Amino acid sequence: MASANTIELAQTGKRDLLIGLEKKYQERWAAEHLFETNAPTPEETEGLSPTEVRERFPKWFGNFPYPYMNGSLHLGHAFTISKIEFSAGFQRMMGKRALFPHAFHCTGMPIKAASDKIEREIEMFGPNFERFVAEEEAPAPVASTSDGSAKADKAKKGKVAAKATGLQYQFQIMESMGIPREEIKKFADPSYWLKYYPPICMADNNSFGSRIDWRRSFITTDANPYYDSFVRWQTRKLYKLGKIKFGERYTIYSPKDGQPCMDHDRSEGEALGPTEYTGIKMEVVKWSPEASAEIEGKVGGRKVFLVAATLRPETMYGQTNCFVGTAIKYGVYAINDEEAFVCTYRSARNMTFQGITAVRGQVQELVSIDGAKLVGTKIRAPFAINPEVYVLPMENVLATKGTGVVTSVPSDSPDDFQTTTDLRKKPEFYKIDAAWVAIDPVPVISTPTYGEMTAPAVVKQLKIQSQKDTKQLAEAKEIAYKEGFYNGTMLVGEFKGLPCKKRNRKSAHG
Ligand code: A2H
Repeated sequence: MASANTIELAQTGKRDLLIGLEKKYQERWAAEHLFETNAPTPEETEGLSPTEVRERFPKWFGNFPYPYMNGSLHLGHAFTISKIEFSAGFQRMMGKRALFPHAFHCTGMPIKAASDKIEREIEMFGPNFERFVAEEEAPAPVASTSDGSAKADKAKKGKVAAKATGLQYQFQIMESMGIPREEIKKFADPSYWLKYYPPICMADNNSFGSRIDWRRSFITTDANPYYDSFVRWQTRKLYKLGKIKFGERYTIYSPKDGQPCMDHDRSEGEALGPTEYTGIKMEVVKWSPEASAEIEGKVGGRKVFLVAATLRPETMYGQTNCFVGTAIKYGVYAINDEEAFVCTYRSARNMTFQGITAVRGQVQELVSIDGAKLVGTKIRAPFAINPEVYVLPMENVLATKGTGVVTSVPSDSPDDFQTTTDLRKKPEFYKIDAAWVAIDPVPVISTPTYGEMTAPAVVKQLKIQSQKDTKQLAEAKEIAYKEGFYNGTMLVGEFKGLPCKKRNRKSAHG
């Protein structure tokens, strides 16, 4: 690969001589088909038992899982190939028929994802990207993932840091690999990658000196009908043997491509997995006046629920209210003819792929509404000891996590405790009625270190003053979560007296 940073070397005579020798003999190997390894002929083996054939014609076979053809081979490939390559050479010298085949992997999403990007960039900048204007300070690559959870952010940072090329667009990445600008448009067709990279892979391997029998190479995908038939045969066979079952499970899914998108199939967001939340359906008892004006009469007689996402369903006895972000856009989404959910669009869309809605993948928005207008709505919190609670504002609600609706359990969640404390102190400032935040924290779990009010105790210990102390709150959340989850005992409800751990295990598939 040409690079602007290549150092100009002087006095390379010795090196050039060695390379010259290397190339001379590599050419001779190719001309003599030295690494094309055949089975012994019927004449050679006539009258011999299989054991005698193996003794007289000893063999050796080494294989390298076919590399993916979305680029040239890199040093990691060379490292792995070297092991087979050195063994193949050694075994040849031992007089064995050493076979080293090598194929090309093209199945899966990375090629498709990259060619889709080229297609989009051609739409944006023209067939030769001529409308692209390089900015002096190239903006940092923005990674958007379908899952904006905290885990997503962490994974994103790691990957961006590791792969920081400073190049924002796929066409720039292709250009950095030495592909001329005017050639790049061809890569908008995924099948072009299948033609482009295998010869480069072969040339690099030959120049590396790999003793490969290229007659045995092939390409995956249905571009190769033989390989395709083999995979079909294999899959049918396994299916008949009962080794493959059809069913559904939670996975990262691409609605655009209509299929699951595994780690290595992603152009970004590797290392992300699904997070399983429990959705808490909180039925609307009485809308706030603002929400009533926008929503009433538009839901087709459906029961409407605010749906909160929680990781701690065992704490639901202690719900005292529910939170929304005042700057977040929510919608009322029809789930079926009887029910509608209030949540963010992205969570509604997500749920349509989870078998909850009438039509898979179809979002039916009845009304869209600002979070601020939901504040003051009276709802019914399931399992809560005080079931009639109000919707209140919280500053730290993320639009990209869960459903954007958070049920509040101030006894066990430091965020919830601190936010209700702030609201109680300054109801006018938050434009709420003090009566909406009147329910005191309810003891639901006892922990050995903090007693029956884990969250308030941790908040006090860390001297947290307001919901703006986000760093300390994150630490408090961690402490309270671990303490409650691993050492807590249920004080109320069906699981009274049991450790929370046990209760969680039971609910894991519930
Ligand atoms: B948990 P993770 Cl008692 N924005 O539920 C901010 N926070 C959100 C959210 C959003 N859009 N959606 C959900 N959450 C909260 C109960 C609870 C929770 C208790 C104790 C700890 C706790 C009652 N609130 O979470 O980032 C919800 O609050 C501590 C981990 O996906 C949800 O569970 O790991 C939790 O954050 C999800 O956090």
